[in-house]
Amino acid sequence: MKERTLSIVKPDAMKNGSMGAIIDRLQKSGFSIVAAKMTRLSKAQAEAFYAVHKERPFFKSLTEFMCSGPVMVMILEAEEAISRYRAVMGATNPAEAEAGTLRKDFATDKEKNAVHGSDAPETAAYEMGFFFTPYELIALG
Ligand code: IDP
Ligand code: MG
Repeated sequence: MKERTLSIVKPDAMKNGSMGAIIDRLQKSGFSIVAAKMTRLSKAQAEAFYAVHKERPFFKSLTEFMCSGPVMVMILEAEEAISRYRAVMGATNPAEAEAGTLRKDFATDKEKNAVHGSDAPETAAYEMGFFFTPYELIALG
């Protein structure tokens, strides 16, 4: 079953010029891009997107970071895209991420960790709808 997930190239990776390399890695890993937009989050959007983390000590810093510059938001499609993309991203903390993962190769630290990926079908559906209307998804094939 084809599945879709939300990917964000975060402001640290955008700032240091890694966007192209990350997209290249995603395409070579077998993901099709079915929607994409470059945008810059407002503080309110960053807080809404990460609302699940609002009680965490890093919430203020995380949301300030997420609106500190542009992001590239994409919907990726593949067989088991959600879990496969999580594996391609690597662990939240790049110091713990496996060799060859996006976070190992492109992240700055545990907060500024280069990429976001949905963690389950429900969150993927919510996160895709947060950024894209159905009209913005490209029909493949
Ligand atoms: P995930 O992005 O790997 O799913 P989550 O636990 O959902 O990780 O956390 C969301 C984001 O919050 C992380 O990607 C990272 O940017 C930030 N974050 C998570 N844990 C910490 C922390 O302990 N310190 C600072 N930032 C953190
Ligand atoms: Mg998460």
